[in-house]
Parts: sequence; structure tokens; C-alpha cells
Amino acid sequence: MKPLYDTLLKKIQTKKSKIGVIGLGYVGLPLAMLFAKKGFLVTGFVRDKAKKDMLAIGKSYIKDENVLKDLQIVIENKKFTAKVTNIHDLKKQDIFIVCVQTPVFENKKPDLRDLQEVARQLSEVDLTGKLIINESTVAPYATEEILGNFRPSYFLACSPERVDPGNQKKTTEFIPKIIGGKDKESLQLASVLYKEILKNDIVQVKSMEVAEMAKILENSYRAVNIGLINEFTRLAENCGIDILDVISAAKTKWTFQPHYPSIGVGGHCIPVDPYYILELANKKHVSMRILLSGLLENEHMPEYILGKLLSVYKKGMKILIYGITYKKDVGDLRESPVILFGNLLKKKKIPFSAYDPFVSEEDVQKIGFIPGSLKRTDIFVVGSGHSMLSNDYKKAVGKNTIIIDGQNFFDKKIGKAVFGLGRNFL
Ligand code: SAJ
Repeated sequence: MKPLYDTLLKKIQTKKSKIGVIGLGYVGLPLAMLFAKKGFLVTGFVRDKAKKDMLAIGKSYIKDENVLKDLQIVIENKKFTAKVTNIHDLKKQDIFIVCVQTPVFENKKPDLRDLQEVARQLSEVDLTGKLIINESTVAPYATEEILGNFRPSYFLACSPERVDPGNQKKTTEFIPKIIGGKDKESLQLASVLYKEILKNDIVQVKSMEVAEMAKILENSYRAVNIGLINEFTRLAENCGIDILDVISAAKTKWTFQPHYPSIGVGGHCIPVDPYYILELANKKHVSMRILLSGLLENEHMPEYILGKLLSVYKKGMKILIYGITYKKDVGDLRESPVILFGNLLKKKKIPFSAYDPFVSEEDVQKIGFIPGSLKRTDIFVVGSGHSMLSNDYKKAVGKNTIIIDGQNFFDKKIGKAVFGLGRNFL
């Protein structure tokens, strides 16, 4: 493998290596931009022709200022092309960075279809001397199982994505990069490649499995700690103790990392990735009760908020849900707990409308909700704590409006009363 290694290493060091980024979502697109901005020739592969066409004219479907800016640069310098995935263009690449989604099915089992489809496509490419890097989140051993059986000699590494969507400060280039290799050469090649674009540490680990497990540990840690605070919130509420006072007191200890209660845990990572490790634990007959209870606690939060609403709701009252995305100031609906909450209302045949400054009326309709507007309402539900809410609420909240604050956005009484999580202002 040495000559193949030397050839690819040289190509990387002279920026002659052609990079194919497979999957151009929140992870793949910013990454493709970084490599293209650095002078590498990058081809971004998507399944959807509409996305390819948008990118070709410098328009981005990812609402991220940095990406939009970079897209103009890399189109001008002709370092980036978007393609609908095809074998002909895949064959031209020296390096493949796989950034496809790895969701779960309704039954919470891992859905690896996109990754398996990539493996099928790559099996038609002569991979001799090429490098594959898996950035998609998977359980330990999945990278090897799905991408490790091609012939003949190629290089394989795993470097799970750690993007924080919407975080304009900790963007891709500033996030420490964990890398595990199938062998020493693969690890070295991937490290040299990422060093070309990243401003933060490269964290080399002993194996791809360490990298795979570290990513899921990160997310599981967050899920369980959010679950713990949600559990404390239910008790605090029962005791008439303000949970935010408790958290701000606890966080004076350096060993306590604060997490906050909310209407629920959404996004493509925290509520999803831990199920990948639970699947592996099941196979290995290892019980992981703490992790599972944390996930279930979080999944219960939309119902908990519903209970609050039902305690004040009277037939005929107008309900407006403000914010349906999974996270503040991010226009992403994936696994949004607010959508779960809205569907609970629908199941009870309680009419409501939904408004989100980051979501078009058409997209609100697409998820089966009635688009709302910032007009006086009887019940105002805070679904996502968007910054714009500090102004927007004034148009919808009158002196008799009851607020169900699913994000503890308000810290004083407004309208008739505020029912928050572990705190009320009556
Ligand atoms: N949430 C709470 N309480 C909290 C924190 C979050 O209820 O204390 C809820 C949020 O409302 C949201 C969900 O959890 O619905 C996820 O929140 P998040 O801030 O973790 O948002 P993500 O999914 O964008 O987090 C990403 C994750 N990155 C990857 O998995 C690659 C996560 O691991 C990171 O910790 C996070 O970015 C980050 O802060 O970097």
C-alpha cells in the first residue's frame, strides 16, 4: 500500500486530490465549501436534482449565512460543482467524504439505507489508492461493516460530524475533529486532509470504533442530562421551586454542566443517535437503562406541556403555537418536539394555528398545521424560543392571554399568566 499511500498523500499536500462530498446537508455542504475555498476541486453529490440546480446558481437550501457567502466564492473560483450522484463522476474522485443522514425508523431502529446506497454506488468504482471517510453517525463497527469490504487496497477512516446547526461561532472549521482509521495509513491520510481546512485540533483515536462510539457518547450524554433536568423540573414544579434558580445555583460548581427543560428534544442528533448504540447494546445483551430512560423522559415532554395547556383550555379558545422548529433561531423541523405537541392537540381535536418566523406558511401546511399569524390569541404556546419572540409576542399576547411557555422564554408575568417548565408567573 506504501506507493498508493505516497501518491495520495502527495496529491493531498499539493491540493491535487479531487474530493467528492456525498450528501450536502447541514454537514456536507459547509464541509464541501471549506475544501473548495482552500483550493481543492470538490464535487458535491446529492440525490435531488432540485438541490443540485439551486447550488449550481449559488442558492443554498441550508439557511446559514456562512454557507451562502462561501457558495458564491467557490462557484466563482470554479472549485465546486454540484452533481446528482452518478457513477461516472464518482469515478473521478480520489477521496470520498460520506455525509449522508442516518435517522431511525418509527420503531427507533437505525435506518442505514442512505449509507448502504452509498456503499452500493462505491462498489462500482475502482477504489485502488482512494480514501473513503465516513462522517455519518453510526454505531461502532458500522463503518467497517458497510464501507470496509471493497477490493482492492483503498484507505478508510471514520470522522463523525459534530456540527452544531445554527451556531455561527463554532462552525465546522472550529470543531475539534475526531478521526479513527482502518489502519495507520488511512488515519494519517485523513488527518493530513482535515488539517488543510480545520483551525481546531485533530484528535486521532486508536480505531474507527472509538470514533464512532465517542460521537454517540457525546449525544447520549446530552440526551440523558436533558432527561435528568426534565425529571427534576417535574418535581421542582410540584414543590413550587423555580428550576432555573436551582440550575443557576448548581452551575456555580465546575463539575455541573447546565441543561434546561423544554417542550422536548429534537434535531437529527440528540433524540436519534443514542438509539444506534442501544441497538448495538441489545445485540451484545448489555442493558443501558439510564440511556433509555433519559430518551423516554425527553419524549414525554410534549405530553407534559399538553397537560399544562389542558389545565387552562376551554372549548372555543384560540390557540397559537409560536415556533415549531426543533431549536431556537434554526429553521429545521427534523424530529421537532413541537410538531409532536401539535399532533397531540390534533388527536384531541383541539384547534390551533402555528406560526414560525423561520418556516413558510406552505411548510406549516405541509406538516398538517394551520398557518397562524401574530394576532391576539387566548392561549400562546412557546414552541421554539426564537430571538424574535421578544418582540413578536406583543402582537399576539393581550392582557387575558395565557402563555404556555415550552422553552422558559419568559422570566416575568405577561398576559394573564405564564405557565413555564418548573416555573410559573401568575
Ligand atoms: N435541548 C433541551 N435542553 C437543553 C439543550 C437542548 O431541551 O439543555 C433541546 C433543544 O431544544 C433541541 C434538542 O435538545 O430540541 C437538541 O439541542 P442541541 O443544542 O443539542 O441541538 P443540536 O441537535 O443541533 O445539537 C448539536 C449536536 N451535534 C451533533 O450531534 C453533531 C449536539 O451533539 C451538540 O452538543 C450540539 O450541536 C452543540 O451544542 O454543539
